[in-house]
Amino acid sequence: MTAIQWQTVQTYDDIIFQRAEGIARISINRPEVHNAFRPKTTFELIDAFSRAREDPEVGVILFTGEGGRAFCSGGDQRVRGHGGYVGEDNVPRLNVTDLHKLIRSIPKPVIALVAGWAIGGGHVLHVICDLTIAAENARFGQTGPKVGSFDGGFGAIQLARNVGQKKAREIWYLCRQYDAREALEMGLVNAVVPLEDLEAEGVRWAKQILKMSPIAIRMLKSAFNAELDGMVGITELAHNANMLFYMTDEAKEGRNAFLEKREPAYSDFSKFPRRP
Ligand code: S0N
Repeated sequence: MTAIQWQTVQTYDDIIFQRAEGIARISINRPEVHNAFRPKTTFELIDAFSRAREDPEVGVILFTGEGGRAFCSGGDQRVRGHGGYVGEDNVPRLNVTDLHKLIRSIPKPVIALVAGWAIGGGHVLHVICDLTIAAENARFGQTGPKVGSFDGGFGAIQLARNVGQKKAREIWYLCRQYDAREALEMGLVNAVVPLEDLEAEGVRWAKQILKMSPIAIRMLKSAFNAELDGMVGITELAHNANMLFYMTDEAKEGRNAFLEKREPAYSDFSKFPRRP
């Protein structure tokens, strides 16, 4: 298999955003701090994920970190201020919440490729992704209670869905670190591969997904989320049903009747069956 030829889509300071063969590759590029994120990193990630979402050529997104020693080490503790992480505008914020929601709802599978550390808020990022492939050098864990932080959102709730309540509580309460083999055993990751094979394996999984029906994959992601995401999850599933309904002649009859200013009762739905 020839190596994939990534093309840069957009240039950023803290991340790399590339695309090739229907796959987007978004990578945190701050290896000097194990790919910790500052507000700027998160804003750039939100921008890249949004572009990948809107790009009809992209069917799968690979999310990774540069350097081979870390996926992400969470929030950059050097800029943690009073009430959030402080950016160039001097405002403390937790804009990572918006990134979580975006990865969660983007109607395309997001695969985390984890080499080295996935820790703290960096661990949460891989938990939110649809799938995780780990390199043999990967190490996983939460640090919140050690460093005065916690994530009671997806970082706790989705984690418990992935590995079970007891294990999730252990991960958070004890702040231990787990190697790739332990992560696989507890269902925290989908596969473990040698470091040098990580990206190729991610591309292989992505290409397999790309052969599938995009709408089937979209509906499945939305259904997996809906069970957990309450009204927001049901709304996404319902709006996906809208998308499908808009593709029918029945829905188009309603639009046509309005545009044609038909009177007196606009639409004629009589020819459409009332299915059992
Ligand atoms: C990852 C660790 C264990 C690696 O240890 P190792 O291999 O000994 O390397 P170090 O020498 O420690 O690290 C190399 C250089 O990288 C710097 N660095 C590492 N992590 C960070 C970081 N998070 N912030 C800033 N710098 C970092 C080191 O300082 C070192 O630099 P130099 O060489 O200059 O000294 C180890 O590094 C470690 O434990 N790191 C910290 C992990 C951590 O506690 N992360 C923060 C946890 N909290 C969050 O992420 C909160 C996130 C958040 O914003 C949030 C808030 C509310 C709700 C949700 C979230 C969410 O994101 O989920």
